[in-house]
Amino acid sequence: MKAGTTTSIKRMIRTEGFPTPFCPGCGHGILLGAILRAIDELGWSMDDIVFVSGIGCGGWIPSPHFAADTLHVTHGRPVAFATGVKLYNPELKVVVIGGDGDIASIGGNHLIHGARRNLDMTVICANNGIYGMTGGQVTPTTPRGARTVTTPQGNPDRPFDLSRLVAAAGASYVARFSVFHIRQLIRAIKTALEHPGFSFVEAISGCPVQFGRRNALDTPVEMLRYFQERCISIARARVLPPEQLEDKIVIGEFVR
Ligand SMILES: Cc1ncc(C[n+]2csc(CCOP(=O)(O)OP(=O)(O)O)c2C)c(N)n1
Ligand SMILES: [Mg+2]
Repeated sequence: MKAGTTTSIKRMIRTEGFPTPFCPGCGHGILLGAILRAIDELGWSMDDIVFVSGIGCGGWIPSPHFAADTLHVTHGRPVAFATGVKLYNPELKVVVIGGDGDIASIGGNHLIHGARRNLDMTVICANNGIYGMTGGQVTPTTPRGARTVTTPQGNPDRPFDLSRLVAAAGASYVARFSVFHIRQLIRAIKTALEHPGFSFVEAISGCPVQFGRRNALDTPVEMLRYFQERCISIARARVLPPEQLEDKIVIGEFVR
């Protein structure tokens, strides 16, 4: 089968993982396809990769969907389990996939120390700015002012700029794209997978059900338009004054 086709990624999917646990319009589904297309385009075998995820909708991207070895572990701990996998068998490609809660909230300490130690693994964060699976609570990446079930008047806190945080902690490859920017996202995932050392891809994803409906972005299309309008490249952001950057999402490769 030709690499990079929908037909060829079907062999990478576990049919018993369907019907999918994702809600209609979930951005994590787009990210799921992007990860498989990246692996397919690299010509890698799923047998050479171990996927590790914690709890949350983001954690469901590899498990139950991927026809591969997957470890579905405790919430916030996938980087720690992934470290163990890599130590046991350094030949394996180890890929952590999880939500912003899993990776950057409860799992934030493992994330920054993994980056600091430049562990040889790829971490992909499905950042939808909310605890999707548990009903829509605020997370460390929820934009300021956004309404969630725990911030009904709008989030008063400044969010983490996750990619810059991980870059500052020492990761040797860091990129952020949204699920709207699908070709760039696939390219970044491919670069991350091939990169020796700690590589991090922040995939801005949409949760129309828990985030969108509370923030006037009820449909999947509105969520994608929101990413289209808000995202600007690192180069463009560099020449904008800080006040014009407040509601923007800067995308691109932060460390290469
Ligand atoms: C130790 C522990 N604390 C809290 C929970 C409850 N819990 C499960 S998933 C989750 C957050 C999910 O959000 P995120 O990781 O962003 O994934 P999403 O569903 O948004 O993709 C929480 C708080 C848990 N399972 N275990
Ligand atoms: Mg989330």
